[in-house]
Amino acid sequence: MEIQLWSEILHPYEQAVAELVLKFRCLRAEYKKHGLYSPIESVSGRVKSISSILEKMQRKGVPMDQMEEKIEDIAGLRIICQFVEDIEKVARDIEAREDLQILVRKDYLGKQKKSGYRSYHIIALYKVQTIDGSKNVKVEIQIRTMGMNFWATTEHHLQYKYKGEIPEHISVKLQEASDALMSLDREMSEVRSEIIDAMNDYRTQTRIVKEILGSIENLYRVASEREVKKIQDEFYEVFRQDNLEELKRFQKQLDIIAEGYRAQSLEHPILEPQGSRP
Ligand code: 0O2
Repeated sequence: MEIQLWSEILHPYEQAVAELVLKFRCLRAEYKKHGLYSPIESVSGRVKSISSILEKMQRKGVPMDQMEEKIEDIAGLRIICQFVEDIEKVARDIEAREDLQILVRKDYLGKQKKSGYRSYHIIALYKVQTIDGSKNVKVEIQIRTMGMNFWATTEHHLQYKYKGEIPEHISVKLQEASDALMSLDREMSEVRSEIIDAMNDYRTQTRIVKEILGSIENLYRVASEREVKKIQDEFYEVFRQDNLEELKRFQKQLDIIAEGYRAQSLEHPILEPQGSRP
């Protein structure tokens, strides 16, 4: 294998990472758009550097012609979740996808690695379309909580610093930190439903406020300025109460007022001057 071919070899992996990052970000956006809690907190991806691929091949004794078969994380995706329970949901969603063919699952959640590493990995095949036709590439998807990611990132830096030979006393500290993060994840799980409810309420409030202000803006076109100002002041008063139910009630009343004006305008339509439309 000539060194100048690396960019050709890696191109489909770069494409796979770019496409999948976008797809998972769109999935997250779709949850949000529907006002739902997203089990995906953030998504990132990377193509393994050439030196890291070479180092792994050396470490595992992989010959050059078996690189794409044996090195399973050339294309890597990382999905970060808020809660451990979300990892399971994301994994199930991934398994149900038609654009990914699952090859291997590695569960380092219940059974953490000796280092203290915790994460859920899925190795899958993903088809990319290139100018030379389609190609199936292996992708490693790591799914973990923010806590697990914090630990893995820190430990990875230390591995780099100590060239894989982390001193015993630091390893012990890392193990303890991993246990502490595991119990933190467990404790956060206990308040998960409360947090999700609070997030959903916040999102609902944001949406209702936006809709109310849109309705008030529309009323400016049909109602008297004095009346609209009165409604606006009432809205600010309700908003100050910081009560979602009151906000919902106010929106319903406003809908009735707006409906009244709509009915009126149908009875007495304002005729557009001739030639005013294209
Ligand atoms: P990088 O620099 O992140 O790319 P296996 O043959 O299954 O034992 P393999 O193929 O390395 O070994 O799979 P494994 O163990 O599932 O590891 C895949 C990736 O998971 C690693 O890639 C790391 O990203 C991450 N990982 C696994 N173990 C640890 C760990 O103890 N600490 C940290 N921080 N990350 C870990 P690379 O190529 O090792 O590294």
